Amino acid sequence: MVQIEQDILGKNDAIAAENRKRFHQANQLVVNLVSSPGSGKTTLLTETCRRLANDRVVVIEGDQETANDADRIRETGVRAIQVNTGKGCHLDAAMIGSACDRLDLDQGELVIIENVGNLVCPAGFDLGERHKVAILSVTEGEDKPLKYPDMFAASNLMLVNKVDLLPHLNFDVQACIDNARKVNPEIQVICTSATSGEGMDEWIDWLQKQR
Ligand SMILES: Nc1nc2c(ncn2[C@@H]2O[C@H](COP(=O)(O)OP(=O)(O)O)[C@@H](O)[C@H]2O)c(=O)[nH]1
Ligand SMILES: [Mg+2]
Repeated sequence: MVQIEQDILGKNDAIAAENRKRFHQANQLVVNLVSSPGSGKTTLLTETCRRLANDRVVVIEGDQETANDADRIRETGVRAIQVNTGKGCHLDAAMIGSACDRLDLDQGELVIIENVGNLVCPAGFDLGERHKVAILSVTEGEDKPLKYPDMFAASNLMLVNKVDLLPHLNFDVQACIDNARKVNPEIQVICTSATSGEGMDEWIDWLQKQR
């Protein structure tokens, strides 16, 4: 088991390194959104695309089945490609390499990847991205960074999402941030709501600064 896991991750890491080199040479910023299903990744992304539509943004959508999310992104006018993983629980570096070939990228694009909704497997797979961004919605409970530490340890930024719902919940934002910093003292945090617009400017600023 250990040998097989090492072989799979070793092969993935080699392809991820090729992707990273290629993104660096083409001056592309690649961001990998990771979260559980339903935390609001696609909604946040459609709002992000509306704000950055004319700014060389492309999206790679990962789901086990359906092209629904890529269709939602395309409605904003942004180019998107859907990768279906079938039985797979995460995107891997080879899938991202071939999605980028199909997108026929040029130079300087912001490539946003929406990974398969899952707080476990995507943490272990480097895609060649610059940053993983973990999205945790306030309906999921503030203990999730402690229960799924690998995901928060691997991420540079946590978006605490759906904050418009806070008045209806017993979610302690500060406790959630403290939990995330227990597993990753360096993690940055932005509170967002794609529906009310709260925190969206800060999120867009963060993206632009990384570029
Ligand atoms: N109240 C609220 N609901 C949201 C927000 N973002 C997404 N949703 C809802 O959460 C559900 C899942 O959203 P979706 O973007 O598909 O999540 P994904 O599975 O992470 O891509 C949908 O019903 C959205 O309308 C938000 O900021 N606030
Ligand atoms: Mg989605």
